[in-house]
Amino acid sequence: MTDKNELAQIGVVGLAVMGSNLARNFARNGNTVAVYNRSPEKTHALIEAHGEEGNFVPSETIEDFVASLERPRKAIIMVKAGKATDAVIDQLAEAMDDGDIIIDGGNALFTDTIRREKDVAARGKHFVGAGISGGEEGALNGPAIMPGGPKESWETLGPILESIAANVDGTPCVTHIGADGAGHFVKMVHNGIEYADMQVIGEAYQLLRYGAGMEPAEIAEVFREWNSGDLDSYLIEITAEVLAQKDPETGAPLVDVIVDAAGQKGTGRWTAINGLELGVPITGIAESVFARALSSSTAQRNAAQEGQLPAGTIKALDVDKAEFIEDVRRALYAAKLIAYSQGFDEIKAGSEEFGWDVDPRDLATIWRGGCIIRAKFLDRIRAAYDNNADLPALILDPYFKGELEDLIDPWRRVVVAATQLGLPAPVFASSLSYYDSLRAERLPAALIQGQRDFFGAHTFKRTDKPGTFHIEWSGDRSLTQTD
Ligand code: NBP
Repeated sequence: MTDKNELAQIGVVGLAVMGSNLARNFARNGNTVAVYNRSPEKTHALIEAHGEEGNFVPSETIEDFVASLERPRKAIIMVKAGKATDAVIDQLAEAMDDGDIIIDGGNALFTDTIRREKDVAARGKHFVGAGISGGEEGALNGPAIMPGGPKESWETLGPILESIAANVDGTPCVTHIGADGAGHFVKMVHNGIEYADMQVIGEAYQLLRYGAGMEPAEIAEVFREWNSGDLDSYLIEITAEVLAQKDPETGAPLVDVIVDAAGQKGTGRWTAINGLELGVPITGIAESVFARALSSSTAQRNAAQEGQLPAGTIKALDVDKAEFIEDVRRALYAAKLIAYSQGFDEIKAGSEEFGWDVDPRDLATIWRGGCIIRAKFLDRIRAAYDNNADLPALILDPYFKGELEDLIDPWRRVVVAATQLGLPAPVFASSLSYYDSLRAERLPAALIQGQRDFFGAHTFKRTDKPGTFHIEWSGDRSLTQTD
């Protein structure tokens, strides 16, 4: 139904797949929604196909769109992230009044959101950068929403966002995350965790397929079974679906027909870059971004496959298949746990750096539904932070420590098996190194400090007394205290 004279509670600018689904979600949940797209064809198409789903107020100019909103006006931008977002913010800020709220629901880089919030605030309006997860399906049926921006905007926006968000056990998967860029920051890390989660699932598949010699349909059944235990999650569920799918044209397993070069749109890369900038070892996330890049390095891979690189001695699996499958399940669980632990570390570091006061329990709560990384074990993560809000690392929570007791040996066996089979398992292996690094009493960092002092007089600290020291490497090798 459309009514030009009715004022809308919320507006959506940008009616490609995400924007139109979000607008439909608002309308289906009883909100009157103003809709506008730069090219009017998309607006017409939405109204034509779905106008009966609720109350839509379509406009063909941004001025009409703004005029169709009740005050304080609330408009969500769902356009291509980057310059398009800046252009639309400018148009909205021009047409809106003081106190109106501009929401960017795209995948913006959080530093852009911080900048935009300042600019928009200087023009008297509110700006909310909101991470929205769940893809097309989530936008339509209930996404997880991570809004940042001023707390007072949340007071106005909260109820309307709660009306469209996913809902788990009566709790909507949306809450105010923190000031300015906090929402887009946590959405970025969410996507980084998603990259790692997908990669560890991929590594498990690779080992079962080319290590244990199983067919995709058989592996699909394994994933289906895993989905009823600790690994119960959306990504495991869809993995079983993808592996069971046959190519409609050839009848071959679809996974064998798909080119093995993984794409990316940038949020995983941003998470890795930010981890490097903050000095947080998000090794699982970074390795999964590199793994996608490597998969797309076609020329190098082709050259290497043509026999230019020696494989060394490849040792076939010498364990029982059922035992190996269970070991792989446990290795997958362990590596996934590390990825989440590292992601929460990055959020903690970002929150401290930018003064956001992000509560990790909120994230464990709202990520339980709607979003791509929704998983049963988020309840455990929530419980871990409920027990101790200042956990030094998620894996140090007593429950997860207990789980790791059961996971560590299978995890080691799987990394050894992958090495002997000559199969890549970058996140399984690097996560294990990360884990062993955390546990190690002494790290080779002492040697590195010695090297740095040798070539650059970078000095070092001693284990036995305070102060900063240097060895006269090119002289008599005496010790001097520099402060
Ligand atoms: P796209 O990212 O494909 O963007 C297309 C939309 O941007 C169209 O409405 C287009 O209008 C509009 N647009 C462009 Br391009 N330049 C514009 C400009 N200068 N002024 C005004 N409008 C402009 O759409 P999407 O896939 O629906 O994603 C929307 C946002 O949601 C993105 O930021 C995306 O990263 C994010 N997101 C997407 C997903 C997903 O699963 N796809 C998931 C989560 C978040 P036109 O019709 O006139 O060209």
